[in-house]
Amino acid sequence: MLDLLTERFGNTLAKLKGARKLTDKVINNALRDIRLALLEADVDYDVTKRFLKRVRERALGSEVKRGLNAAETVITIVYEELVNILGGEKEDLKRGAVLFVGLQGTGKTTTIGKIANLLKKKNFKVAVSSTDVRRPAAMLQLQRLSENVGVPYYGFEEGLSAVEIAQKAHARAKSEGVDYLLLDTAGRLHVDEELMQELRTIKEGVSPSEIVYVADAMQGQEALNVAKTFHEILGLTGVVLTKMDGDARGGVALSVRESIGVPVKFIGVGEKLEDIEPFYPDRIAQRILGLGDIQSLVERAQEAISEEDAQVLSSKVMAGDFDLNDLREMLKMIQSMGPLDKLLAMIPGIGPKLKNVKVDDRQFKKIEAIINSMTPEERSNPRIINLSRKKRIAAGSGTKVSDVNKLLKQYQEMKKMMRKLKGAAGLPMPKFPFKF
Ligand SMILES: Nc1nc2c(ncn2[C@@H]2O[C@H](COP(=O)(O)OP(=O)(O)OP(=O)(O)O)[C@@H](O)[C@H]2O)c(=O)[nH]1
Ligand SMILES: [Mg+2]
Repeated sequence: MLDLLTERFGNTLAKLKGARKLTDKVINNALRDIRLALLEADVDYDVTKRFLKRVRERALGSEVKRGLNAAETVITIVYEELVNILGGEKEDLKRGAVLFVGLQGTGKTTTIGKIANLLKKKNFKVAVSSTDVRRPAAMLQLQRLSENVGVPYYGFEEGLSAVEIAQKAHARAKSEGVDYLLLDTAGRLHVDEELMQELRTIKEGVSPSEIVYVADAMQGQEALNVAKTFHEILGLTGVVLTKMDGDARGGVALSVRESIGVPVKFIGVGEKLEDIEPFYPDRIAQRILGLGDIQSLVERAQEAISEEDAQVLSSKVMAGDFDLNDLREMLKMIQSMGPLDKLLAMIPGIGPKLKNVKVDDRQFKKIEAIINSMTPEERSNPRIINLSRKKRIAAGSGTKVSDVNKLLKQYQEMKKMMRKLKGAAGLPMPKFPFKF
């Protein structure tokens, strides 16, 4: 996601590093590179033009700030303008009936499942319903998703029209005190009058708090054109960009707000329920500039790991009695935060370099298997593990003695490092020193 931009911006900024003054030449060269990067990433032409104009005006008018070199000054301006075109502040979904619209197969139903899941985790009362009357399979898909998430699916007798379903669902949501009613609609291959009419009547029938357009990011500029048509007819209040995981360019994400004036509210980054992120313009800008996304990382950690668990673990580390049981716990915590490459990509300086590195989550499983094959005594006192025990552990975990040795060595190194860190004030969580 956005890899291309991150790489190109990285190169541009690296070239700027040597410059001591912000001369016209320096600025022009940088802007030319940025222009190419944006167009290559499929950012809308007019959006690119306006963006560059603003950066140029600000860069020409600015002195290199005290404490900042020329490169940093340009980064600051580019960063602020990126946040601007991405939409400034993050916007939440308004409570009420939220209507999801868009072309066929863009990810409407999947997105409803993901958003229901997010909202439920935040303790909102959520219900879902489908107005896709022509395809029973589509309704079933949403019903299954709602069961996975654990929110009610409002189904009604056969023979109702789309708008009748929407109205009944709306009435039921009101009577049950639901915060968010997520309404699915039928997709079409193309914008057609019948679909638009159906959506218009649903809109009139339930006065939705939001009309969210679901766009497939991989469709590039075409997705934007269709979005414009939907916006003219229905008045969209938000956009969800799906399949950002498959789109390395990200041009649509940068163009939506500026070209249609509707904010992106979420991005879909995979097929699973958890694969969705609220769209934070500042964090996306930071990622594009290779500055990492520490806030998102911290939030993921907070969601996955209870404060208590983290405290118990870090106090053990501080006390120096960190054993293999604790290591296993730590691995579990890290795994529960999601796939490792997605996590690493959020760390400043690592994301852009990660492009060709395949991070293998199976390594975690291997380490866990080795630890699981040990006796409780071995886990709390790894020093007793001699060669015959190693052979038993390797056989039990389907690994080799050399794997067991490697793990024990890494554990010792980790412990050594922690001993060094011991006493360092305010040590939060131990760093994970394994190299894969
Ligand atoms: N990789 C990836 N796949 C996604 C994402 N969102 C949805 N999909 C996949 O896209 C396909 C279509 O998703 P649906 O949710 O059924 O799309 P829809 O818009 O409801 O389709 P219709 O109801 O037929 O119009 C499914 O295979 C999803 O798993 C995403 O963010 N990333
Ligand atoms: Mg669907």
